[in-house]
Amino acid sequence: MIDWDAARTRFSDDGVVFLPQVLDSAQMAAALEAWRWSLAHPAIGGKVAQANDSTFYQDLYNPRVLEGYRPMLEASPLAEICARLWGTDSVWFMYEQVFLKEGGETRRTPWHQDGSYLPIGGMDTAVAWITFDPVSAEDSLEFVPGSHRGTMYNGSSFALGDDTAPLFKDSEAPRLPDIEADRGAWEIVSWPVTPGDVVVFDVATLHGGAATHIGQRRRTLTLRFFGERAVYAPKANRTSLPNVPGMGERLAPGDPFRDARFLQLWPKASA
Ligand SMILES: O=C(O)CCC(=O)C(=O)O
Repeated sequence: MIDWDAARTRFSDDGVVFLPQVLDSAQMAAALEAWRWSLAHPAIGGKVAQANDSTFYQDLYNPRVLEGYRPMLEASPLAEICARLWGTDSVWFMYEQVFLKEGGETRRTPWHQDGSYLPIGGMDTAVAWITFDPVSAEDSLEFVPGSHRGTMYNGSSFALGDDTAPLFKDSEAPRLPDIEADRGAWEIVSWPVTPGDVVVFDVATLHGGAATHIGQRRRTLTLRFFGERAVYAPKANRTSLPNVPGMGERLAPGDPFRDARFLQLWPKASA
């Protein structure tokens, strides 16, 4: 049983919370179907640069995502979980991301904040990290607790050999710190994750890690949500979401982050 008051406090204070066994086997099967739909219908998908011939594939921002995801999202407890963590009543689905790592020693996912890449700020954002293959704490996604209340850094370009290389050249956002070079100076948390567990984090929380090794495969789905207190916050080169173009023509910085194209999942529509 999850103590939701404690989980809400943890999410608010740390910007990340581990929720054991909140998805049952049917919900995990539906999530895996959605993950497979993404692999069969790539949007902007591609391989992240690797030092060897292992695979680190990702895809995201599919404008047709609801064709493959809608029933799963509507049946999933994740929207209600977001509402509980935020302590608010409304939850919208923002976009999906799939990862596949296999075929040898894959590179770590460089430390970054999802918010650097997104025109969103304020409160009530959530990334639900779901893995279909168990991972140990050492090979899990890692987080710097409390970092969601600190600096919003430039994005990582995921350049090989330079994890902190800035993605946005015209941005005034500072370069990411080299956390890997000085891990002892940072508080870092991670959890062993088995299928059914979900790690939920704020889009501003620094996270990275989750390599895979020879003989391992990791299939991961991240689902991103926002709520009432999220605001439009354009970043350099990112005035809209690729799957919802033109937001910057309607919204001014600080406006509520809204667009009719986002599916509202909570409160549940009455039948
Ligand atoms: O699963 C991974 O390796 C990376 C996940 C991640 O960075 C994200 O979902 O934002």
